[in-house]
Amino acid sequence: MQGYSRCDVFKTPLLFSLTLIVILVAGLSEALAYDKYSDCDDCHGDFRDSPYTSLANGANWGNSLHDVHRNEMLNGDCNTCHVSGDFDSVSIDSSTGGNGLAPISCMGCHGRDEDMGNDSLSGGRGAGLRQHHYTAGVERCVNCHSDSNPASYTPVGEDVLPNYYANPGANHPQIPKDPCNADGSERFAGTEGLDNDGDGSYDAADSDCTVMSITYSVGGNVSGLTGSGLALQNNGADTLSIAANGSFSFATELEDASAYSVTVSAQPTGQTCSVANGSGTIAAADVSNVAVTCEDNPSSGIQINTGMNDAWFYPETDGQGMLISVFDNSDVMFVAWFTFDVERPPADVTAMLGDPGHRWLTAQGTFNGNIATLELYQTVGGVFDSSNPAPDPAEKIGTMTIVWSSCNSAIVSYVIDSPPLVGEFPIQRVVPNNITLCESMQ
Ligand code: HEC
Ligand code: HEC
Ligand code: HEC
Ligand code: HEC
Ligand SMILES: [Ca+2]
Ligand SMILES: [Ca+2]
Ligand SMILES: [Ca+2]
Repeated sequence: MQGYSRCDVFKTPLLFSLTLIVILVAGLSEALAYDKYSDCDDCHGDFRDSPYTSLANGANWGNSLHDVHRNEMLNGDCNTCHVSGDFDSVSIDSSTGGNGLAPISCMGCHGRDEDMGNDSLSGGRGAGLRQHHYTAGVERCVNCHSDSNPASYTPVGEDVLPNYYANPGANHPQIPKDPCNADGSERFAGTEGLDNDGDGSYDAADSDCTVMSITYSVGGNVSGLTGSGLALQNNGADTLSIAANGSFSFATELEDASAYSVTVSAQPTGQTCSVANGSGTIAAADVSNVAVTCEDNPSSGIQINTGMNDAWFYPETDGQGMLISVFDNSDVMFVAWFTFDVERPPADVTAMLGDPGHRWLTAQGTFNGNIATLELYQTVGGVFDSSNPAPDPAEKIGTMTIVWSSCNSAIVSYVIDSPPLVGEFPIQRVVPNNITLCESMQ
């Protein structure tokens, strides 16, 4: 200033040219370095104007952008945005750095490190912020930043933490911590937080914030199973029927750290199954080591075998009898029952061959242990040694059960539908020579 007073003659033109240079330089620097807040304030206003009215949702902040940011979010930590000792201009992506915070100014909260390296011009952290402007119809940013247009680049999701959120330290207890804003930490004056990835959806409304719950299966292996009807449960539910040996897995999966407990809810026929490694706590992995082992039940008595083949009768109804055939490889039994009608036919009824009162009944079915469960049939309509006329197809007339108590004794019980006949009688060997064979096979 002293120099100016000494050269009054040149004062006016010099001032004029200095002003011109200042205007030119200011204009030039503004055009070149578009990373200062002064490039944002033509829309967002002076950072210290109070109250600020949100351009995003119209909320009246009741205070300035400056005070809400520095006081409510940052515990007065000036160097988060400022360069130490210089308050004149604030860069959007560089600063001295707050206490324990990286020197990246606004980008610590309004940008994500993961978006870096995709912009034609800048570091790139601000891709989500630029796309939020683009999505809202503010397309100015795309003139300089290629990553402003969603068609050119997709920023990382809403749920990816900005740098400061991940590292708030003890000095900034109010700093936002969750970009999905489930804890409300991103909301100060607005009604929602930030649209961090710029797709127009905020926080929980953004599909990136939908947490898929991870679940784990519970299963294992079944061995030794020969019977049918085995059923397993997990935690007393989710019943799973098992038909064969091999691996199994319950339909309902469980979340990590949940308890599981596998039990047998129905034992298979003739067997008992036990569970090993059946219970525990899911530890971030599928459970596949539950071992179900099945064993045949200890024999409760006599076992039906081929030593029971051939002729059986009830001495008190001598003249009737049964021929029994055991097919032990298929657990099937066939019985031919030689018997009579329930009443004698009149004396004048005669037959060409044999007795008109004879009845031909057969029974067949399966056996398990000492019990045979059979269906009873009668055969009628044929003639001796001829296929013509053919006998009627064997007609099912009821059921028969035979329960053995030794190789020489059993109880036959029957239920005939028509005429309705229910009864039971004991049978024994007609000749005893197969008894030893039957016993040797027990
Ligand atoms: C041409 C005007 C304009 C300029 C320049 C501008 N903004 Fe914006 N900004 C807007 C508008 C309009 C919105 C609200 C968009 C909406 O959500 O509908 C907005 C929204 C925002 C938001 C809120 C984002 C969110 O997730 O809700 C932030 C933060 C922001 N601007 C920061 C900046 C910064 C930093 C700059 C400078 C680099 C800047 N803006 C430059 C117009 C502008
Ligand atoms: C969230 C970032 C942020 C924090 C934190 C912050 N400021 Fe600022 N400050 C700004 C911005 C942006 C401006 C406006 C710069 C512009 O308009 O070019 C500003 C402007 C200023 C100005 C005016 C400078 C001038 O030349 O007009 C002063 C003074 C100031 N801040 C002081 C502080 C102090 C003191 C603290 C700490 C208690 C602080 N600021 C914390 C962002 C911040
Ligand atoms: C006239 C060109 C121009 C326009 C238009 C422009 N910028 Fe920039 N921007 C720059 C320059 C130059 C830089 C600094 C680049 C550097 O040095 O890394 C920058 C840096 C940034 C940064 C920090 C760098 C980063 O990692 O992302 C952000 C954020 C940013 N601009 C946001 C915006 C937004 C938002 C708009 C639109 C509202 C916008 N810019 C419009 C030129 C521009
Ligand atoms: C500590 C994290 C943090 C830092 C650092 C930060 N901001 Fe913000 N800013 C936010 C949060 C969070 C909001 C939203 C608050 C709300 O809606 O209640 C916000 C909102 C804004 C808005 C208002 C948008 C609108 O219209 O709704 C602007 C503008 C803005 N910030 C600019 C800046 C600028 C410029 C800087 C750097 C000088 C900066 N912010 C630094 C977290 C931060
Ligand atoms: Ca998204
Ligand atoms: Ca958010
Ligand atoms: Ca979003």
